[in-house]
Amino acid sequence: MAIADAALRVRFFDLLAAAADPAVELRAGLAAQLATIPPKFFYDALGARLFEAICELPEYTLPRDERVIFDRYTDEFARQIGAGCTLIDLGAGDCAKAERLFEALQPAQYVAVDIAGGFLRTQLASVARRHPRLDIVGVAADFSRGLVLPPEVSERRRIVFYPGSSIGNFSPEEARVFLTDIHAQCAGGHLLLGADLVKDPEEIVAAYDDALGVTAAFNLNVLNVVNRIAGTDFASADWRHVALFNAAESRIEMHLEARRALQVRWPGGGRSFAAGERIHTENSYKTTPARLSDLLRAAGFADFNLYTDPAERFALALAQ
Ligand code: AVJ
Repeated sequence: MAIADAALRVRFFDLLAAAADPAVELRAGLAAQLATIPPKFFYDALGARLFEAICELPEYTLPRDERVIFDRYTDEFARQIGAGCTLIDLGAGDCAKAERLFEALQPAQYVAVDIAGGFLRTQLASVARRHPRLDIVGVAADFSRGLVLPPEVSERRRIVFYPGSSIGNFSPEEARVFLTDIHAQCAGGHLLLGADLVKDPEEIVAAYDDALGVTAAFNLNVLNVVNRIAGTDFASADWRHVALFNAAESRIEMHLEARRALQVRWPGGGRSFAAGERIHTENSYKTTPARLSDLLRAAGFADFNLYTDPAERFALALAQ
């Protein structure tokens, strides 16, 4: 459904209503022997703001590590990409990272895609005020099972912009499938991808279990989201935030652990949790330049360069 935001000329499409029923998806994940909640459910209005707060934490260095690379190479990216592209921002959030590219990139169209539709609409209203001549398209969508774009998105010289290392929420095989589809959708264009690199496990764990407890709040908030969407009766006080580094899989895992034996009910079902039993809420894979190169090649990107910060903490790939 297109909602004309005439005053600001932002064309906004809500593709979430047409998607699979999230209540069914959530209840199935909770009923599984190893209970799961997919990480896309973190991002309600509060979750989106808690994630912004995470990005300010001293322990969560990803945004600053990535920023060092953008500061150094944005002009180089712009030279390779050229002016007048269709900039497709996956998981746009507050749109700040894309906006910082506008001056160098001079895109013809900016397409912001995010699962947090209400938050995105608000952010795009301010983007439109700051960039009155830019063609802006907003898309509220869950692209975790593939990206679908409305026909209003130009097919001309697409740049798929996927920064921040959200690619790490996919398993390596899921990432290959996802990027293969992205490669097809930006034929002749580019992918600009961010990926966090593996480093000292203690440092990684601290980034996902900060001293202020902001990440714990972000993780626990998902229970409130699930209560609203799936009609469950979780009490966040009964759960504890757990972050652990799984070295064999090269990923940080976030879980919620039951503080005591308890029951969770939802319309038509429910389950019990033993004390100490966990719900797996997120994987964030940490990669290496070699594995990232393999992934890009496997997805069909024959031509790419990797850019890292001097300490090799984070990598950006510009791929064709
Ligand atoms: C938004 C997926 C990149 O995995 O680092 C931050 C989300 N989770 N702290 C990440 C997150 C806990 C973040 N991504």
